[in-house]
Amino acid sequence: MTDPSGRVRIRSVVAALAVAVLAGGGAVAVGKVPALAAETTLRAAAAKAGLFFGVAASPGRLSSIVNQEFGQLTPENDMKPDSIATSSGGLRNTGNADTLVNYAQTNNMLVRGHTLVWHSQAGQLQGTSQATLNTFIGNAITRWGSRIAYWDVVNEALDDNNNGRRRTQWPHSLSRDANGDGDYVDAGDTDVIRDSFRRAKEVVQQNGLTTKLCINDYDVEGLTVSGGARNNKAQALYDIVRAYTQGTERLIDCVGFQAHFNDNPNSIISDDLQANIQRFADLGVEVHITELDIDDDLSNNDIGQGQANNYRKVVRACLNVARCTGITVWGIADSESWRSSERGLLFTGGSGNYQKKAAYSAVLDELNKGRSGVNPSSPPVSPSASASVSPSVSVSPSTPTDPSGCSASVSLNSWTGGFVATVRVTAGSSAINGWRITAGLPAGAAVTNHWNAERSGTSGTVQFANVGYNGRIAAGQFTEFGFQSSGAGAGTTLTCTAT
Ligand code: 9MR
Repeated sequence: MTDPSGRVRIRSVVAALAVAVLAGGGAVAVGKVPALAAETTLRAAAAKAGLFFGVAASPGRLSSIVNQEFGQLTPENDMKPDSIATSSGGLRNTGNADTLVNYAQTNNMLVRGHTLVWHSQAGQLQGTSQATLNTFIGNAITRWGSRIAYWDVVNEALDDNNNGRRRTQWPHSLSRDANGDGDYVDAGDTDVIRDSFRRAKEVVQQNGLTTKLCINDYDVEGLTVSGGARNNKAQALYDIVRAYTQGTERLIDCVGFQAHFNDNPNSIISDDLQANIQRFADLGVEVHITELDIDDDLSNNDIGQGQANNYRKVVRACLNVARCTGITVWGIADSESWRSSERGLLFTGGSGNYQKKAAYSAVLDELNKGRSGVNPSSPPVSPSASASVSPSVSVSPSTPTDPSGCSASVSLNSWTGGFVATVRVTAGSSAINGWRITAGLPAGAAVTNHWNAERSGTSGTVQFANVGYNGRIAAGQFTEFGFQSSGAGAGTTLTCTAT
């Protein structure tokens, strides 16, 4: 079909992707930048890379290392409901929390409030109503206002053992699935997560605060768990965040992956950590690693290089996703950790006298490399100093935009044996109400996971179609979906059809 100007009009575009691998310094994405001197503290190196590096602490642990090495502070226990809530949702005993917030302010550190709604350490709030929870939420948020950059509004809402369900005990017993369809988002349903975030958002807006509202959980870090099975807990968290960010209400601003990595099969550091961070980031939320510690057993009882490499991997996964904006370790030294026997932190020693471990040096080195591997489709970040890219990131050349239908392009985050593809679907000169992507995968590639799309097929020709909330795209605008695959992604072809 030819339009009046003589151009060929097609409803679909085949993008044969001559994928250009970004070599060395990532010059294609950010331009060549001169080498910069390495920073000597975690705080400074992270700041230069455009994220915070923080620590959990209590007033007794505020030695000089805290403001030297860390740019963010999470009260390890002093803002939990059992410390500060009264049974009617008021505040009590806020002295320790105040000390921590004041210290952070004096030292120009961000604060993460931890935590408002939690089944554990609920103290006098245990068993209370949503109304009382809402009162507490209002009181806690307004007490410290914008001095708290991020609040963990809801903590650990999901059940253990990779069953993909919510917890059933209070406060989750306040939720109702009226039609029994397994979710809490229908008319007639009530959801303690939604209702707590609604209240928190209302308080933030009414008071003109800059505080961002987060949901935080553990064992949600990878797309898969040990052995390669799907991480159902991560999927459940993703479904919640999607429901409360993509609809008419944008209730959730940030997601915390606690990242207490250990030898529990659901708590491992998987190769798809970055891909999981990326899919949450693609929902428009910030992602944080909030309570990082890495059990030395994960590296054969090696508190040296094995643990250091694991730390490096986690830090790199965050750096490679532009919206991964912070990493917090759950304490300073092994001896002062909640899991001291597992020696999971960055320092030995204690009581203000600390020695750096190999893991410390690895984290500092990785932070100093900056965000060199960041996905070019993500928001811009400051260019980094280093040339090291791992895993590699590649991007398709821009594809022609079909004037009437849609077009597609893909960026690939690749590692040995796998990749994550972020596919951008762009409407042509008219709005579209739905789309279908036919992907031709190279031999050896097989899809293991996908998000923001329906899928049929696994290898060879794989079809993706819009889901309910992302079918409509205004003229010239785009939406993105993603998939993870084994094998290599270079040579993938895409056909976009408006439906
Ligand atoms: O590190 C905290 C420890 O001192 C407390 O005794 C414990 C009580 O539950 O909570 C620890 O912190 C937890 C955090 O609040 C939520 N995620 C898991 C953390 C480690 O248990």
